[in-house]
Amino acid sequence: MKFIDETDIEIFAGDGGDGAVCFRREKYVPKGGPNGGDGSRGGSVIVKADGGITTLLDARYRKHIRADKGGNGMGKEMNGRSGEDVVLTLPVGTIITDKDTHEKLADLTFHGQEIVIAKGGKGGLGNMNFATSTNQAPRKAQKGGKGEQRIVHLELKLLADVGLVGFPNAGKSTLITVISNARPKIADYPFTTKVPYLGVVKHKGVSFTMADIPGLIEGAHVGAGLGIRFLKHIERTRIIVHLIDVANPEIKDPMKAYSVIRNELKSYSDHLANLPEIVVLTKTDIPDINKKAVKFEKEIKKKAKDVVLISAVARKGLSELLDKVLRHLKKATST
Ligand SMILES: Nc1nc2c(ncn2[C@@H]2O[C@H](COP(=O)(O)OP(=O)(O)O)[C@@H](O)[C@H]2O)c(=O)[nH]1
Ligand SMILES: [Mg+2]
Repeated sequence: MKFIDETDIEIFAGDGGDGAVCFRREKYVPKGGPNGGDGSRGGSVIVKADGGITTLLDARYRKHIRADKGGNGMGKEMNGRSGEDVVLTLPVGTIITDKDTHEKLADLTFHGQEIVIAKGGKGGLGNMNFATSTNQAPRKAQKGGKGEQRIVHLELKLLADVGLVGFPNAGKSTLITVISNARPKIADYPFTTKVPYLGVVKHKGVSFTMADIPGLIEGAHVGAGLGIRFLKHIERTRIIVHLIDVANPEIKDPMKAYSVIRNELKSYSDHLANLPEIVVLTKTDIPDINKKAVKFEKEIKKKAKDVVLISAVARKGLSELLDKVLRHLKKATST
């Protein structure tokens, strides 16, 4: 899957149709009254959120979007036909701003949400509207209004309740695969997951979303590895789940590993650093890691309130983890 999270599109709403100047023509009526119909509104450009898409890839291919012009009014009091709207379907989490004024036009936060981002022009009135007692044969009609046009900047910041962070190989993708419908690539080499994934988790009758972003490494905030450009996809989460692989022989000091990731979060934003965090020690099915895990658990509990040991492969500790997540989500909604 190709992952695109920013793009620009030029959008043109349709102009309104012009009002008509026409007069009744009947055989025995020498001077027919005005009967020019109204022009109709031009089509608008509308964005619509779809929870089924998680990338701006489709939008990337559309450089311009143009809605129809409204129809002109005609004689016999006939109004023009309205210009058709154009609907651009985008992932939930897309923020749309005017590229020139930086005005925020829309923030798509739920499936099915629709917002007009360029309004079609109004239809002009036909001369049938302008007859008065002193002017029975007005030659006046209105032009249709201009449709709005602008360049919009689309930026996707995934909207998830829970964000997974941790070093490459910590077991993030395996966890999200076991507990949600997301299917990121998994392998025992770093940066297998190159793009963020979003999954829906169902636990005890509650559904929430979880984002798996590519692993962070030391110095990510200055560009190491894949950098921190994906952190924006967990910026809007309500909880951070921080995975640490205690089984990994390369991680001699899990406390240091923990601090490195915390520093990366902090250098991205205080907001990220201040989100509630659940620390998860992974891969506890691997033999002989118990001593290391127990020692680390003791130490980390001095720093983090919530610590859970899991094995995604052996399906252990998952329910306990999800219970904790639900508790935090409840807290986050009630405040
Ligand atoms: N034994 C064991 N291996 C695991 C577990 N979770 C993940 N792994 C392995 O660890 C490696 C890295 O996992 P992955 O989910 O891709 O890590 P990510 O880079 O954090 O997404 C893969 O080879 C997984 O099969 C676990 O619970 N137990
Ligand atoms: Mg991964």
